[in-house]
Amino acid sequence: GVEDVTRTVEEDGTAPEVALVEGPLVEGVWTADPSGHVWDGVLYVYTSHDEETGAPHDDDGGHYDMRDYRVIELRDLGGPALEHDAVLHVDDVPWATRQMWAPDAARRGDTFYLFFPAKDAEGVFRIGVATSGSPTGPFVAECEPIAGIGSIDPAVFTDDDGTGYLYVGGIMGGQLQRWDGDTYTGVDAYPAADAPALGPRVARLTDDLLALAEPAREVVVTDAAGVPLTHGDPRRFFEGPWVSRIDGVYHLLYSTGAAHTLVHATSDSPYGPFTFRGTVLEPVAGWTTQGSIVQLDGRWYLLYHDAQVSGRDHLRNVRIAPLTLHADGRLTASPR
Ligand code: FUB
Repeated sequence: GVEDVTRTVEEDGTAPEVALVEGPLVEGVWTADPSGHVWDGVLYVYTSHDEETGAPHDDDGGHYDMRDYRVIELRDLGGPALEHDAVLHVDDVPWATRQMWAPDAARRGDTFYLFFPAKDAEGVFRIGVATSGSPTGPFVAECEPIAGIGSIDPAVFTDDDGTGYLYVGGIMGGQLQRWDGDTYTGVDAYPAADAPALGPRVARLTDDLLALAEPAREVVVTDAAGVPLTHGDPRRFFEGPWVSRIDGVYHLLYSTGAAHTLVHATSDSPYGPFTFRGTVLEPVAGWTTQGSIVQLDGRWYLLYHDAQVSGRDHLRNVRIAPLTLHADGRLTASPR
């Protein structure tokens, strides 16, 4: 609730001291792209499962060659964290062939939904959905990907009125530049450096969360003056959209790609436009940065990953850090 938010901020604006798991949430398995949800007082973190499969490195991220998902369960933020495997494997998704990238989850009653991107037989990134009676799976995938939308990094935001919105997108290897509305063109259509950047896509979901309830639209991120950020601007959207509503304000969290920052922008609507606010997480070890925001016991946290332990971009660990909500609405994480 709103009253809880203020309790996350000390007089001097720093995040309060809390007992959090030190270092990676789990070890012995590479995890990345964390999407956190608190259900029945338990924090569930839906993650990619990084592996060294021998897939060659390329500019489209071919070496991010993940085959299944993991769920990390935290009943106490001080630990221990439980890691659940056998959540969903690419071999059990009829339309998917490879690259199970950043997932998210949602809940409606006793049904839990896993949203995920993967490449189909034509090498096109599509968005799938799978369901389970348990937050930790196993999840059973729908036979076809969600129609009318593609690219990567699905994130489902449920607003206070219960409406679910699906956000997706990632440029370059995430193929967002190849989508024209609901059509995959196969053509890399990047804007000029001084033209408005490509934005993530958003669409309201049907009540059963299995389909779009409306055509997807593009989300615009502007500067403080209301001018859309340009494709050449290092602050522009790259991948990993995530939306949280904090103190009545919609916050869009995303990765800037080559600038290696996790940043946020704010709006009074889940559709935007969003106004760029600043950096939430400075660059971490590894090329990618990705995250999500959760609230637990009145405090806000950032879940993120880095490649500090492995020293290799595609073998990552999920971590948690306290978030500070500043009086001016900016968010900053304090990795420990
Ligand atoms: O983990 C594979 C991809 O790298 C994700 O989908 C992106 O967000 C980036 O973390």
